Amino acid sequence: MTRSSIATILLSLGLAGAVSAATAADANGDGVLTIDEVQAVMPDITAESFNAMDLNADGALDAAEVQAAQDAGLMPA
Ligand SMILES: [Ca+2]
Ligand SMILES: [Ca+2]
Repeated sequence: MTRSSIATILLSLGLAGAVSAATAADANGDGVLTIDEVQAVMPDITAESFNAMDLNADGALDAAEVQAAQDAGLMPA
């Protein structure tokens, strides 16, 4: 793999991030992310880290919780 193709991949990852991994993760479009939806696109996120992001412990991440998680570096923006 060449240096320039790596740069292209990094750039496209950055653009995908701008669209928001969290928005893309919301498979059923209900505006909140369950652990299944999160792990489908971010397999590295464990139940433990999901629970840490689920500030009100309702089993789903709303927009504010996703934003907080991204600000804390727990979830890719
Ligand atoms: Ca959802
Ligand atoms: Ca929640």
